[in-house]
Amino acid sequence: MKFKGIIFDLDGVLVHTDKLHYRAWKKIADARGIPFNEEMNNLLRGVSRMESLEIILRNYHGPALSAEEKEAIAEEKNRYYREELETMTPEDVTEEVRESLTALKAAGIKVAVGSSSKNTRFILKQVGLDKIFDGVSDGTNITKSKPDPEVFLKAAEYVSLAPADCLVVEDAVAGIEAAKSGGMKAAGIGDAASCEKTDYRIAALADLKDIVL
Ligand code: B16
Ligand code: MG
Repeated sequence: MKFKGIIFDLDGVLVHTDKLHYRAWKKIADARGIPFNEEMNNLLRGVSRMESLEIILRNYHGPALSAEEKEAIAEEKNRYYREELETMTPEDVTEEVRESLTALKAAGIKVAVGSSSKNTRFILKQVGLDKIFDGVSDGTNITKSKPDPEVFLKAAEYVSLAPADCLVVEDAVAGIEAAKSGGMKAAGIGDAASCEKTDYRIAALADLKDIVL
C-alpha cells in the first residue's frame, strides 16, 4: 500500500457546495454593486469565509468598512449559504463518491476530511456522510486556513498517521499548496488537476484506488 490514509477536501471534491457558496456571495455582491461572477468565485475555493470576503471587496469602491461591518457581511453570507445547505440531501453525493469511500475503507485505508469550512459537520450530516470518516478536521479546529497546512496536519493527527503516509485530494490550488507544505502528496481534481505542484491528476475519486493500493 502506497498510502495509509486519504484526506479529502469537502467543497469541490466530496460535494458541490461551490455553486451554493457562489449564489450566497452573489447576493452579497449584487446588493452592494460589486462585480462578481463564477470566474471570480473560483478564487475563493478552499479560502476561509473572511478571506473570501476580502477578495470580493477588492472590487468594492464604496466607503471604508469597519471590522464589525465586515463580520456582519460574512454572517449575512453564511445565513444565505445555510439556507441553501438546508436543501441538501444524500442525493447530493454521487454513487461514485460513496462507493469509492466504501471501497477504500474496506481495503484498510483510513479516510478523513480536511476542509476550511465551518459548516463541514452540518454538510456531512445533510448528505449522509457523517458516519463514514475516521477523522474530520475543518474550519472550526484551525487558526490558519489553506494554503497553510494546519487543516491537513490536524486531519492526519486525528487518524493517527504521519503526514507522509497521507494523500490529500483537492480541487483548489491553495489546498494542493497546503498539502505539499505539510509534507503530504496531493491528488488534484477539477481546477487543481492542472496545478503544477499536483503529484497525481485524477478525473474521479474512483481513480484513487490505483494510486493508493
Ligand atoms: P464556510 P473546502 C471551503 O471549503 C470553500 O471552498 C470556500 O469557498 C469557503 O469559503 C470555505 O470552505 C469556508 O466555508 O463559510 O462554510 O466556513 O474546499 O476547504 O472544503
Ligand atoms: Mg475545495
